[in-house]
Amino acid sequence: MTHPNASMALARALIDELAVQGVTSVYMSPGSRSGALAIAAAEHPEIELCVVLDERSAAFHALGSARASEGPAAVLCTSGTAAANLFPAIVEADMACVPLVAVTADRPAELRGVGANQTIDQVKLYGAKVRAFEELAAPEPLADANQTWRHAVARVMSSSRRPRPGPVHLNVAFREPTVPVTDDGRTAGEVYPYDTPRLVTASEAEVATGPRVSLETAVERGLVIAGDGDYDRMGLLSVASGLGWPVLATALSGMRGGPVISSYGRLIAGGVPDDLVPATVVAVGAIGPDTRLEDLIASAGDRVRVDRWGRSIDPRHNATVALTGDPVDLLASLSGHADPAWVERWAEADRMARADSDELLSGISPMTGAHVAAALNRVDWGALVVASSLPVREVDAHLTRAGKVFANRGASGIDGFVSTSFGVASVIPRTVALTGDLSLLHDSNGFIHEGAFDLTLVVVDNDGGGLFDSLPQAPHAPQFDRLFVTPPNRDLESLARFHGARFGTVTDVESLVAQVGASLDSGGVHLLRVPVDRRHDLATRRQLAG
Ligand SMILES: Cc1ncc(C[n+]2csc(CCOP(=O)(O)OP(=O)(O)O)c2C)c(N)n1
Repeated sequence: MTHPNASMALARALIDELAVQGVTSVYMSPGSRSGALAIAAAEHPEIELCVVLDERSAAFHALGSARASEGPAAVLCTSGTAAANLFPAIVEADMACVPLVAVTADRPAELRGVGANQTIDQVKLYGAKVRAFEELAAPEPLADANQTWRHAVARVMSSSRRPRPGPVHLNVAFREPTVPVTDDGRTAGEVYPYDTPRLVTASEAEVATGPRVSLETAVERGLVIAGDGDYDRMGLLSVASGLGWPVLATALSGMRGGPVISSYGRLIAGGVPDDLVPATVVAVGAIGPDTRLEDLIASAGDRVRVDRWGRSIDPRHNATVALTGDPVDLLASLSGHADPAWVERWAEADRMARADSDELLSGISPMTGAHVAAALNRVDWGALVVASSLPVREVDAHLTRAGKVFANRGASGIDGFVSTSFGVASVIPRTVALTGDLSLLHDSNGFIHEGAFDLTLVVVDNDGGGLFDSLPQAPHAPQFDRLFVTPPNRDLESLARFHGARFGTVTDVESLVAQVGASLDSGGVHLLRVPVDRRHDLATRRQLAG
């Protein structure tokens, strides 16, 4: 099989090699230079292509999809500022170890640096934020380059998997024509006379495994903090239970429910109670957002940090040991001296703190962000996507059921939230997204994409960034509302209508549980607004914090 021109040959080989390397979802934004890539992706039988208007949103869609599918996802775009717009999602993918594949179309060498339209220097555009960069030169019509192209794609894809998963960048130059004809009316090209078959050795069947780690000590009064990271949840619970160590599970670990401790925020608000001070803490992955967990770690004699991918997570610089490897292996290498009283003390303290918190919450009205997070315990969601700012904190404080919980907390941006949620929803049925009003509005372009994904967005509408009220400097900042809170003063119903989403305003917990459940049952895109008073919300947070 030949190809109508060299651009299509390169694009088809590249997209097919992405499929060989495990990419099944490709997100793209419209552009001329990327035309061959778009066409190749659209015609590929193993690729699901989704068109998203805004490149920044497209990259976050891909990020959400990659997170939810636990595999790579690609985003492709045209040259110029389009490519620059992928950067926020790449930053997040870097810090959260997500295999996001950025494919940017570029001008050929002769059009670079000479003032050609929509041309910027895209070589290593994302710097050290990507695990690997490959440049593919504009193809020559009479050179058989299939193997070269496929090897370049295979190399970057390999770097997206190990030694540490993360984003990669393919910058690909095209000469016109970039559509499947030899003459597109603007430029004439030559037929590309070669086939672009798959290479026999291209696929790497690899299982990602971290290095084995061990401490080889015997520890009483040990404790595990399960954070966001790559490890076997059930394995962790079972090894910790064998050691006689309690597991404190952050909401983002997805391990809430069952025997885990979740009310740690309230429990250690006034300092770690004497009878709960651990000898050793093993903190697994990223343990935010509750900084009181850092107080708990600081109270221990041995402070171990372990992350499968070697992320350095030690904000107070107090780790006594920092390890790269499988957390379950690490715990399995320890020999504990199970003291049932130790686990029971933690469990009892947790039960009491949770009961206190629930009782307080039930007596508080009108509704706050805390009520919203707690209400989600009663909804049968398949995935919960949580925005940075207060939602991730409220969910950490009040979520008591297990399930897949996603948040872009690698870099904690409020950008790309709507898009990330749609990306997750494209993979996992019954996805609920919990957000503040600013995070929603920041990414309202994320609604503009193809595909009918079901998503229920619950918006805690406190008219601005309520998180800033919690900052110690809040009372001292001049023009606080204008410069920090930035009330958007926008009608979210109009936004929902504009994007064809169904809309509802909810002011009590029972209605919220019913409406979120009903929206998931009916499918489609729903935006449920929960109006919340900022000052009342702040007072409630303070009260519940203990
Ligand atoms: C891209 C980006 N810009 C700015 C910030 C700083 N920031 C952190 S929280 C926040 C306010 C978020 O408001 P909202 O989404 O309404 O949530 P709330 O604070 O009310 O929970 C801002 C602007 C950020 N984290 N990311």
